[in-house]
Amino acid sequence: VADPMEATMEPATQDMLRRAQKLGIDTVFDRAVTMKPCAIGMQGICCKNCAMGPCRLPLPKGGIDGEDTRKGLCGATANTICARNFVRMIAGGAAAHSDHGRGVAETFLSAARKSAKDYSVKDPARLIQIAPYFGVATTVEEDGVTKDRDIDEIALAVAEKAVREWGKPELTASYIKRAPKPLQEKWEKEGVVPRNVDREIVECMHRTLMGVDQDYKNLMKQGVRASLADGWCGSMIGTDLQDVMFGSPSPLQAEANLGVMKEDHVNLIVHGHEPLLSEIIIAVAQSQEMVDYAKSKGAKGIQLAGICCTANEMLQRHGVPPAGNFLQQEFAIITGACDAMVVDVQCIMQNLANVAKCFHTKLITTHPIAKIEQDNVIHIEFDEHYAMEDAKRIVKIAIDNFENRGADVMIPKQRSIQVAGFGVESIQYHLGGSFRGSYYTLNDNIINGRIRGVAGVVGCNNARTKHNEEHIVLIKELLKNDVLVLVTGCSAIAAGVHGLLTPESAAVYCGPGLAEVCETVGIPPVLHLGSCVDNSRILLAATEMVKAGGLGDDICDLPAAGSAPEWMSEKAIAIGQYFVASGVYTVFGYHMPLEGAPVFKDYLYKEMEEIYGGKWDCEPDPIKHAHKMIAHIDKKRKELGIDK
Ligand code: NFS
Repeated sequence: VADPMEATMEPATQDMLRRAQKLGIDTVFDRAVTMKPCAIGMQGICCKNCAMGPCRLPLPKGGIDGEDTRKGLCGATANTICARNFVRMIAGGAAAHSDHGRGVAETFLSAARKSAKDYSVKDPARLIQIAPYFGVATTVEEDGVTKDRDIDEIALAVAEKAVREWGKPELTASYIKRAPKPLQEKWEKEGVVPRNVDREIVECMHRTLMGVDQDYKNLMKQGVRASLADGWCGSMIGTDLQDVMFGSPSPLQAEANLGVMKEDHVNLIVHGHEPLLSEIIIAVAQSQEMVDYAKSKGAKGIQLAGICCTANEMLQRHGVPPAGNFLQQEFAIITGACDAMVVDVQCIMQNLANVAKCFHTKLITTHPIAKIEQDNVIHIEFDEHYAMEDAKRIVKIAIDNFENRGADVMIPKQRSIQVAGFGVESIQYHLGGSFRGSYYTLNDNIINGRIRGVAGVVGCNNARTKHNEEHIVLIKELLKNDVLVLVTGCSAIAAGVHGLLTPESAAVYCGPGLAEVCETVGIPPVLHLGSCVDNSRILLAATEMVKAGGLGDDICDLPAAGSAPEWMSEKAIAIGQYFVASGVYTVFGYHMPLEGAPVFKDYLYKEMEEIYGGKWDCEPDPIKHAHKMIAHIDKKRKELGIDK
């Protein structure tokens, strides 16, 4: 079994792992000890794209001396195989984010047509802001007078255009024009401007098939194109329409960690990704009817909490606390106090069903594309047209199950305070000042050197690394060196759990310049920007920095860098690639599946920078990882002539 002190740096998780081991329940941490990954797969050089294989092309011991003659049955080289695998990871990740975005767009269309009565436009200003990108007018001419167009009309027009973005025949994704002009020109020159999400993902699958594209550079063009379709289209439209329907986040205070669960409350954990489900669950669970019902069953109330990106969605708009990130999901049930866990799509471990069997917990799947085979799992299909009714059924199951709770309950006491809910506009407001209406003050503080640069730290946990440690050590090192940090996904949850998302943490962890800025404006030095689809907020924040002036003409000129220190999902590769192709130096932790194809690896780690201004890198040690990012930031400062 796993050593709790080695498995995670987080005390509540250590306690819960000890408890699981005492109860004889195996978790992801124990399985990481007993199951070793395949060495060839780790290096990215196993091709299983046809039935003549799998062809394995290990590097000869001592490396390649002279010409690399390794090939699969068809003759595919290590570069081709590694690039195919990498492009398929991008396709998988882009598909996940973008299918989420599609679901949001379809629900928004139903809402605009008034056939999904539980969804509406909560943020009309946001709708008006994005309408022009879809070519939708926001004003009308009447008798020579310009008037505001009816918001329902705008919603319908935007919704109809938005759903078409996934498969439209016109040849350019609409949102591409939101990127800085020089970047758009680079993409055009390279032939990687995405057409539409579905087409780019289909083409990835086609080109990586046996006997199609056999040139790693050409394969990566499609990888880049699909990743841009994700970041600048599928994910970005998803984030925008979620903001339109559920409200754009603004900073709020909340708690974090497994200790947010309450012994005397019904504990309902919502896990997965799509706020279409969680928004309605919140509305139902907070209704007087359900609170009274919970009281009638002997509970003091209903405690909602999130896991993974659903946690970030519920946190940023409602202050509902995250119970934990990816590697804590099993432990929410192992508390013995989880009356129901409801899941939708992505990052849901199948082992939840086995863990739930050891307790009274009801595990409920809700999405037609994500079921779990075990017979103790309940499936309640969530239909946007009957959202409230479906959510009521789910919340009632949790309440009715409260009385079945066993005596053996252990909720860790650890919970921390955090400020979350930042977005492109709130950064502008807090750091830019409303009268300027731009990112000028942020840029100014970068130019005068108080803030050295900006880092985006995002992504998952990985049971092959110490839970949360790479995130936290890395972020603290960046803060110490006056780098402002933007976080999303499970990294954001880690930052919240470890107390980095408070204004007070500026004085504790930051260098003098960054501390001064954060203390003056009263913000945390680590800004929570939401879920993984909300990485699109980071792209737009970077674009705003370019627009505000003084820091070059393109995203690649900014003193900025990206990181996913504990990545595990293919979604992280898609995100990494769209950051790289948008001009960001992006460092991943743990390892990258590229070691077996050194030429292809060099292409991603070096040559790509000449094309897009950004490149990949990998560094498992979090301190060295931070200093690679800082060195890049310093290089950009020098190029801008602001290094004094
Ligand atoms: Ni992102 Fe969110 Fe977490 Fe990784 Fe999974 S929850 S979409 S993939 S594990 S950060």
